Amino acid sequence: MRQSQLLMTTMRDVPSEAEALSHQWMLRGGYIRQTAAGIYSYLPLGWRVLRKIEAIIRQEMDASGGQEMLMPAVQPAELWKESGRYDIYGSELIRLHDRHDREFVLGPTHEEVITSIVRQEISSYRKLPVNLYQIQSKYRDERRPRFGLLRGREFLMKDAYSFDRDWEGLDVSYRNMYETYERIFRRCGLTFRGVEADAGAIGGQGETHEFMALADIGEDTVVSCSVCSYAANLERAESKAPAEQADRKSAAAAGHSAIEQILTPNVKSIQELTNFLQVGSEQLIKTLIYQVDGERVAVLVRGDREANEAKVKSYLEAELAELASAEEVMKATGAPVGFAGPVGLSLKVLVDYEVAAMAEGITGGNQGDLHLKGVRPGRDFSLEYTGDFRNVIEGEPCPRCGAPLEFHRGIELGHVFKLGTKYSDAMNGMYLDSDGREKPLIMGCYGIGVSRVMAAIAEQRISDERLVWPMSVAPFKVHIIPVAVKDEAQMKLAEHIYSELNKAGLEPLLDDRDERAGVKFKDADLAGAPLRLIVGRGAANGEVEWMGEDGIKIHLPVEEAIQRSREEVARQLYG
Ligand code: 9G3
Repeated sequence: MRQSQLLMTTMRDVPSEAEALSHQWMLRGGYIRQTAAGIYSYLPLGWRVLRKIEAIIRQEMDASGGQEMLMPAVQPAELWKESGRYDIYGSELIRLHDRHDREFVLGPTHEEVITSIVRQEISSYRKLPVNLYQIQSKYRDERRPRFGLLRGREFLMKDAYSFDRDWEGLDVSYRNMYETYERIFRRCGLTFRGVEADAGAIGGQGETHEFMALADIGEDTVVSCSVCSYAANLERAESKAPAEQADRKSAAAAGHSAIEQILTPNVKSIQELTNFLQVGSEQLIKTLIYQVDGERVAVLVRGDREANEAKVKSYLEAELAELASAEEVMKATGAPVGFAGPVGLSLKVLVDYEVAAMAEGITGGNQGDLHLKGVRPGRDFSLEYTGDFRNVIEGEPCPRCGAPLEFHRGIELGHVFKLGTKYSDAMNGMYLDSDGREKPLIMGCYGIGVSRVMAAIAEQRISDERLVWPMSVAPFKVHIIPVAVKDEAQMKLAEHIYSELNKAGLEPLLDDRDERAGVKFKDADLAGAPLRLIVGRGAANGEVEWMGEDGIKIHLPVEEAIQRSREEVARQLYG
């Protein structure tokens, strides 16, 4: 490609709205342009990278037995009503009407559609197992899209769905996909790890893992053990078996001291309360009101802990859980936010193990400006729903080996789930087994955020003002830069190299623009080609400068530089 023809408008200054490094570089390098908040157009440079990531995904998915297909982005609401998810999702699910006023959604995922297809196409066990996948745009109306492609509202996803006769079959399909994902992310040059994830809405139906790219910008927290191989998303991570942790003091100490009312005028937060009462936050019982699949529940965790929404959701096997709004809190407790408590509450109360183990605690009085002291778990509120509802703390003992747990930031690249019969039950996805009986299809689903992978690779590959793409996804493998395009010897040599590298299939980018050298090198740092051939004064005697990933320039005769480029590409692509 000749750079004078490439639509690659670069920017020197960093766009202020871009906080993430990859977002800044994608804008500055002319890879993407924002069309609306969280919605991007891929310019030719960005599209070349995306297509290469897709190619790696397709090769590995096909090699693993997956069959590519394509489903529509516009999905009839009826299918979402069949699965029961239409009324559960709020404003994140984009809904629309067609000209006949029929209801549709813009697909955030495709479990409903794929199940409606497979229940028609497959009726016999002979056609199982099958793994169908697509690479398609997804729509999720995020409240706060940010970090460019890392959290968009329209994004590219590879989503695969496996269908098996039984759970043993699903285990095989799941492991096959897990290993395929490892091959895909390795070929994309990413530093990643698989972690146990929150089973979420699927609840107890089966295990689930996420693949995390380690990066400081990552919104996810990876909890890993400093000694053994335990690793989990914070949403799921536990310390040593939480039940053991909370020794059962409360049962013994159900003493007689009555609850004491304390006037706490406008004292709302944990911080304010500990200051006002001069007590440690571990004496407090934090009461949070959640909206879980439309039902309001109260969750109690100790004042010095954070509640874990994902654990609440999976404990209740719900599809969605989010903190209730201020008015919902008022409706549920009769008090503004900050004064909620479990005593006398008519909601289901989920009690974290540590709260159940407290002899007594201080908590909201479900009345403005009122808190209660001497509240005894078990005596003053039920311990019927006790469980692990809090985030682990860094340094707590690993649930496997007891060594201290470490926290790392991660970008979720992919997520694999054992769905089981969640959708086949809801949508009558049955097949006829060899014994002539109708049975539900056992499903798995497997997603990769393709556009997010591109941003994650950039996050991991930008260092000291240079982006170097891995050879496998680089938009161009070799950047040929003649310093002075008006110098005949330089251009002649550059054109020769360009034609040789094209013949070798190395997709060179020839910077044939009449620009100052400084501009050319700055733009080359944005284009991120792993190899760079600089044609300067040495052209007169057939010499060029060769630069690899390490940024070190060496002078080589032109034929040697061409040969070295071919060898380096082959080494990086084929090992
Ligand atoms: C929705 C909306 C957002 C969503 C979902 C549904 C996430 C939803 C989970 C999945 C599960 C897997 C197949 C590929 C891998 C992930 N966000 N999820 O179901 F309506 Cl608005 O998408 N799906």
